[in-house]
Amino acid sequence: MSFEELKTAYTAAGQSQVFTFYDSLDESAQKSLLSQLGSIDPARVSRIAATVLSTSPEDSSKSTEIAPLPETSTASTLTASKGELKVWEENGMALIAENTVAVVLLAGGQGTRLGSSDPKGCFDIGLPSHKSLFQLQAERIISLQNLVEKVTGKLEIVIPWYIMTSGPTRGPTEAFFKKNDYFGLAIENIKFFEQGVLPCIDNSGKILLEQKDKVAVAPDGNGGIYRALVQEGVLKDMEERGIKHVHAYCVDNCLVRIADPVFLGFATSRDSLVATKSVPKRSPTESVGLIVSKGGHPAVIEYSEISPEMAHQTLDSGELAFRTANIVNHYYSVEYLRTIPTWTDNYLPYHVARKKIPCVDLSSGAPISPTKPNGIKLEQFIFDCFPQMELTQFSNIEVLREDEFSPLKNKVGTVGEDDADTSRADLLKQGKRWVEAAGAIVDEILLGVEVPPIVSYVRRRGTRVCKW
Ligand code: UD2
Repeated sequence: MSFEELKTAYTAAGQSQVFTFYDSLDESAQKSLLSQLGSIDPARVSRIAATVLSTSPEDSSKSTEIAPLPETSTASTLTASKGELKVWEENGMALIAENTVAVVLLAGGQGTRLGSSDPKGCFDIGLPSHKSLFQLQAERIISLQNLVEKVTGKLEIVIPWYIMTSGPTRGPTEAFFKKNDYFGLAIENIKFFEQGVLPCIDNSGKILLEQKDKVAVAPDGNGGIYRALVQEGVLKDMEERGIKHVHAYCVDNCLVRIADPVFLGFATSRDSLVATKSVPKRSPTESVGLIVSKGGHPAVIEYSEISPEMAHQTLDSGELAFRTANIVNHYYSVEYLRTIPTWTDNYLPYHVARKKIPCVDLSSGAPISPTKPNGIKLEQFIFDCFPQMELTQFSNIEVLREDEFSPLKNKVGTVGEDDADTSRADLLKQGKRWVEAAGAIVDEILLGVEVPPIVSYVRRRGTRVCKW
């Protein structure tokens, strides 16, 4: 688009401030700004801004139609019989053996709370092996492929790994994988793709300039996955490979069971279009979303948008009334993912993340490095597609926190939980439980044992999903 066309479009959308310094820029800076402006729809940004600025974040949790998920939509590995677990596990393995299962890693987040500029997956939580989160996850994929070959007798099992990055994480992530020779995985079965970005806005909805010739932008949230799966050709690649089942998970959970056969078997046993894993919420203020029924549909209320009343509501038993915690561990049928183009442009809501956003002072042109939140990043959330489901098309399975959830969110020495120390401790304690369950005697002075994923994918009591 020409300068005139862009100026007209941005002015009509109330965003003409982006041209404040245009005349003072040299030709190449002017071209760079116009090129970026041409990739943004100013009217869409103004519409989104008007919507998010007119509603209070807690509105979403004040609806009276919110209730815990009904029993019919949920199950638990803690109460399921060994027989049920075994059937789910065997059925899940069969799906993997037919090469119909893929994994999507959400790795576009910027990990600002961790205080590291590297992508979170590169992080070393201090294990004896000093393996990164990416390496642990890669080795679990290899281990599971080997295990399924061993258990089913099928050969050449491939679980393709699609890694969603964002502008800030793509380069360093791909470089890290290349430097580590893709951790032993075949490069043709790893596909990096990039989610979209959105302009940052100020508290009145005006697009912020990061520099005189550059609009401030940020990744569009992990809900950007849906548009990216289509636009980046991931869904097409999955279809070409005959993929029918997708496991999507959070990069920072060191205990994540990638393509967990039990989860796959459970979700498909109920013909779920979408399924999710949960753990019991640790405390009313834990930073996790709550999986609920809202207006008769599955939904997640994010921790940043839950009302204190709801967060602290308890039953007569003293338990939290809402305690089904989201852990960014989701199953999708490709049958459902095929519907993305019909809703991705106008269904998912945008959420407000108030952040410190470096920008340019429009009156003086001086750079501003804010010491407190001065603007808004607009994000979509991956779980906001859940309300599209009927409760019969959705299922949730509760899992044991000590075995499946230990997120890396905070810098050590700040909050005292969900940091590298707790991640390392939880993984080593799990290894100790495993080796003791296999008959080993571990000296009490040991804090734990690191069991390499290559040695065992998982140790489940009573079934044989491990090889020692
Ligand atoms: C997420 C969940 C929250 C709870 C918590 C538990 C969402 C929206 N919220 O909150 O309900 O389960 O985790 O740990 O899922 N990511 C991207 N692109 C983005 C933003 C994030 O790929 O633009 C990825 C990120 O790399 C990570 C995952 O999404 O793998 C979760 O992101 P986060 O750690 O920033 O989310 P958090 O902890 O606020």
